[in-house]
Amino acid sequence: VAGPVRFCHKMNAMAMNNKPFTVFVEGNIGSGKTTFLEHFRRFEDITLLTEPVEEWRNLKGWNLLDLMYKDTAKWAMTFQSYVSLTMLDMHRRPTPTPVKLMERSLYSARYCFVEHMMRSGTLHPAEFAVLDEWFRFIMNQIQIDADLIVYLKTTPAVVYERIKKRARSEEQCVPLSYIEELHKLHEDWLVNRSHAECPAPVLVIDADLDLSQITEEYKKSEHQILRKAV
Ligand code: DGT
Repeated sequence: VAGPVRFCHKMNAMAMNNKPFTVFVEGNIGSGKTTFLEHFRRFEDITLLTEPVEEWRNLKGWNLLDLMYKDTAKWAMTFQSYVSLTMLDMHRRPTPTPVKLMERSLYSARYCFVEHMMRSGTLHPAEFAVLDEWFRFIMNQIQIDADLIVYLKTTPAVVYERIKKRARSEEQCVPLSYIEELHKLHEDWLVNRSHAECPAPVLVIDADLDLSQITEEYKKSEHQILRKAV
């Protein structure tokens, strides 16, 4: 339960180690990451960092997300490079609260999206090598804190329908096969643990449920996210 007493305890915890309890919210496109973050807006002592999609849609007037979907081979490198920058900015942003909830992370950019582009040949091996070197450099040289990963697990066909319904203009031509491949990559990273780096324990949430039922599912994660910071 949120309240002044718990908040006070948390502030003490913060004062002691000076780092917020940091949670990454991960899951396929359309899995409800933004909705999950919004659920936690009711708690005053949490910083919510939603994904910078709007920045990707407007960098000095350029819609990088659109360019990437329209001509992936040409724009993948540019897009991923900007995604990394905006993600790093989120990881490093000073947080005045004891809990920080972030939508996605540098890890999912690397292990899901860049991995997919490399395997499908969209990225030239040389381009992949540069992105991978950047990723390794950042991981070795810059402190990226992670205490918990919330994995919104979905069925590809379910999120595919959601994506079609929400009709974000850039995503109109996204095929089901892409969503299926991204699903496998999330599972490999967060469930099968096939990469060395899974930076925190993973809490799996059934995110196939529709909006009317999902709140109950989200509530199950509240104590893990709120209590651990005390
Ligand atoms: P939500 O709230 O779960 O529905 O989340 P979305 O679907 O708004 O957010 P997300 O991150 O799954 O995807 C936003 C769009 O940006 C989507 O078209 C996929 C794309 N995207 C996100 N991160 C990356 C990335 O690192 N590389 C590529 N190629 N696309 C990305």
